[in-house]
Amino acid sequence: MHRMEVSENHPRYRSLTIRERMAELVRDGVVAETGLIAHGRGEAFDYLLGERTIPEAERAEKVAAALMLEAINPLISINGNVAALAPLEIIALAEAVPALMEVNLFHRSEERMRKVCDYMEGKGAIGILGRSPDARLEGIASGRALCTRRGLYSADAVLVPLEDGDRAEALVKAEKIVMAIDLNPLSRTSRTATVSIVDEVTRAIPNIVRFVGELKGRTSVRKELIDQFDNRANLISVGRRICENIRESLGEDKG
Ligand code: PTJ
Repeated sequence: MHRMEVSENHPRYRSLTIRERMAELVRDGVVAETGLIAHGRGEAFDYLLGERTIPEAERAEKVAAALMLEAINPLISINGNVAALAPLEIIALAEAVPALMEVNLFHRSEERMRKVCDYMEGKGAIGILGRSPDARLEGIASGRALCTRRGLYSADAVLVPLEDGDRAEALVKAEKIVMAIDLNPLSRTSRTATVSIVDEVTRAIPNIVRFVGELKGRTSVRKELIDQFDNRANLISVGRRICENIRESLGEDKG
């Protein structure tokens, strides 16, 4: 397959090389074909955020770190896009908390499950769950309900980067704390989650790792952060910021 030549000086060098890598991983069967479409939607929202971590996202990332540290069985859910974009970041977070990692796919097949698990293990992940499901999540009809009893089924707090709305809802209904990373603040996942992190996954995860380090051994600070956080208010503030960014980019006065 022809590889595109992109100069490092190109203003969108990073974005273009990530796209190339995602396309390669579609060919390898790690990323779903529609994963590219999801990625494009994410890029569009990231553009509106200014391709940076906004203060609302940072606040949510800190609360997510606190919740993961407070949890009894914290877990990170991994799909094809997340494995492709942030494998090392995910492994670092799983080690820092510590938390379990489980592969859960929207476009599920035995072959893809194996490929995504193998891919993560090739990047150094140890103890990845998902290959041998032995439990089902209530409220989802398809194979997406399959999970492991030790992992997702028993988890009390789940970090779901790029999750689909049905599963996010099912996880909340199962009384789990759901921390979503989704660049779209309007998605059903963002509107359903306990904590909605509107940030790009490769920026969000290292931030959470940093906050985990800061919050270790500081139980009362963690509890205060969690108590004071209002997810709906934070999401409304994200929406306001996007509108402001658009107005500013187009040179309109704020007033
Ligand atoms: O690997 P699979 O089979 O589990 O499939 C994964 C995808 C992502 C294809 C599947 O979960 C899916 O279709 O997801 P959705 O419903 O399109 O939702 C993906 C959400 O993630 C969208 O709201 C995007 O805006 C958002 N998103 C895309 N890229 C990123 C992102 N959020 C954060 N960081 C990104 N890099």
